[in-house]
Amino acid sequence: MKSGVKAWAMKLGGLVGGSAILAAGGLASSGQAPDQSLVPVEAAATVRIMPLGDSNTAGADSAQGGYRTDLWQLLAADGREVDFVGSGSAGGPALPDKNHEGHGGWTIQQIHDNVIGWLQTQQPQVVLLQIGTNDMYTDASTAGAPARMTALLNRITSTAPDAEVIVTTLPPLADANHNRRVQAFNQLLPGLVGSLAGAGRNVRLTDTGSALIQGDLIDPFHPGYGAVSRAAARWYTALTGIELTRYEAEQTSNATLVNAVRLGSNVSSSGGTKVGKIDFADSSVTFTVQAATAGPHRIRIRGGNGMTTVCSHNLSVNGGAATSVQYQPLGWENWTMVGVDLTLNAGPNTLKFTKGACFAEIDALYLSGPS
Ligand SMILES: [Ca+2]
Ligand SMILES: [Ca+2]
Repeated sequence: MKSGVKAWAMKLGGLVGGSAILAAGGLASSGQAPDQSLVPVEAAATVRIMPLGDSNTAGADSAQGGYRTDLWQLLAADGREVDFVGSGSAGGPALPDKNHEGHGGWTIQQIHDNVIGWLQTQQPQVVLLQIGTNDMYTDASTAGAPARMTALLNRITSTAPDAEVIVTTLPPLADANHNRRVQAFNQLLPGLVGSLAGAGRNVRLTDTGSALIQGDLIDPFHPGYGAVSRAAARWYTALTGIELTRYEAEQTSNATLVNAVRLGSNVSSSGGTKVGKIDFADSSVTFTVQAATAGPHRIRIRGGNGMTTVCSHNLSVNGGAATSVQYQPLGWENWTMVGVDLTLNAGPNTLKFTKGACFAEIDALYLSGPS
């Protein structure tokens, strides 16, 4: 890590486990005071993050914004302030900051040939790089992809030596030959990135690609909005150092439903579907989550609200007094992420959601902690 990066990371006060680079502010929901023990809370400093790449960065799924949407939501649920930067703007109602540097159809070489100007203009402190998918369509174009990737990373880190560059593995492609090349490329990335880091380049690798499967693709090339929410969780961990465990609401191994409905196939949902019709006094969704040790934890609920005002669920932990979980009205199929701090016992814990004000759906729940 370059000394300049250390300086601003320390300024932000967000170092967790030696790798996190974002500070957290207060809790963004439920009107609760921030839990000082959960995250290193300091005055939030806005971090400039450039999402850089191809259509999977721009957002292929109905202009939802790709992984950027849920990444923004996860960071916001912690009270972390970020400024996505780039010359493009795209995204749906759940992505307030739509700036990005994703260029549909572009190859590693095309990004290489244009990146200096973008970096000089946008001055990112963090670069999230997902590129190479469009190099995987022929053996000839794939053959030179690692060398082009090295050249691109050298160019980025030379142009912006104080920026932290996080590179990801690639998601699958539908065609068998395309996907074979993706897998081979992904297997080369740890060595490629590790070599550059060993040479002092401010770059590291994260693996969002393995969060996705071919069944997530909505066309031969792109995973959908719900699927990339799982990739977004990997990006979040890369930025914060916080590991997340995902519990899909619709999976019977995770949650018990009473007078609520596991809805049908749904591209906006993580895991392919969601739970709705939590509409009645006796409706409930009761998750059972596992905590390795007792103490403070945080959950983030991926919730949907298609009404015109804030709606809520009441949340009871292990049968205790209920607190209100409030969801912004973004429209159905536009998912918010609501953060709630809670204290768990070691072992299994029940998180019971019941109907609150108006109507809301639950897609999934992410658990972290203790810290
Ligand atoms: Ca912005
Ligand atoms: Ca789900």
